[in-house]
Amino acid sequence: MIECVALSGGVGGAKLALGLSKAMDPASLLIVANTGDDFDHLGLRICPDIDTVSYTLGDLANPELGWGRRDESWSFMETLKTLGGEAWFNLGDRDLALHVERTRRLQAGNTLSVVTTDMAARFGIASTIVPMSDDDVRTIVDTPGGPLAFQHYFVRERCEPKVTGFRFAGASDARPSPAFRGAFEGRDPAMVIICPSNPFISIDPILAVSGVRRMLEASRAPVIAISPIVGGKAIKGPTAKMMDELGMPATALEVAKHYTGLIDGFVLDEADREVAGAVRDLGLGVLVTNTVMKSLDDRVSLAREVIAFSQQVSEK
Ligand code: FO1
Repeated sequence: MIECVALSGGVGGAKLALGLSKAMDPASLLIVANTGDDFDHLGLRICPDIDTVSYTLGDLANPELGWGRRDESWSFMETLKTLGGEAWFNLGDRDLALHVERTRRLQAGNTLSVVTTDMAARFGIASTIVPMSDDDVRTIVDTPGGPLAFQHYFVRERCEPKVTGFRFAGASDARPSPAFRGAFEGRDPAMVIICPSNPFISIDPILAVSGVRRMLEASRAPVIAISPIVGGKAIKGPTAKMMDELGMPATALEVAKHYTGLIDGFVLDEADREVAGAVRDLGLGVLVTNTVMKSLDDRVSLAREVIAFSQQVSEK
């Protein structure tokens, strides 16, 4: 029975998802990963956020890079470069095996949900990890130079172009994945957690999938978001840069405003304590705590606090 549905992008989301899996019965946790970043490259289906979450919960993640596997070797990429191949997107040798096998299974007619849950089981993960949808949704980044496919913006162009907006191609025709829908059918989960991921490129694609907002709004489960912005900076990645370019102040308060209408509670860092009142004025429950997750203990203790906070919010 699913008690907690966690919406997650890559690194920051995966850290809290790991904490949640250790702070509750892991079998009652459903992690819904963004697939707007997915793309086909060198004939392979690459699903960066699913893989970051799976490697993190499977204790296989590369802590230095924030993506891919630890104890990685790079013979494939080195050889590809000598052959004049496309080398802007790095696929480690061990990581490559996952993309090859996933692509084979998708081509054999399996859904991305089936492939993802089977891989997670093989990594020894007791929680369920699923894509937001089994249908293709692709994030497109609008820039003054024209639209860019997400990984072209993020990796090839190193997030350098100014962003003017985002689109999620296919989202309005996509259905939430069966396990995502199933978590809200019959009985509601006890809580929905929006992990401290980039709101624009990690969480908004999930919310854009047809029916997802309605499903969350209709649910009695409290929806709690954790700010990815701490003291005006993103812990990792381009969230603050994007907010700046979109003409928003890069603050935790602005993230809370972005989610207004959807969330019931907001978690912000001690460093942003001064905006707690303004967040409360938006009609939201507020938890101020340490949200910077450096160690495993930090992840578990933040997860415990978020769970307790969601119970408080739901009792109101
Ligand atoms: N990010 C990079 O900055 N450079 C890379 O070469 C790169 C390769 C890569 C390979 C597999 C994978 O699952 C993720 C990879 N990422 C890489 C990360 C990824 O593209 C982004 O961090 C996410 O899409 C943003 O959440």
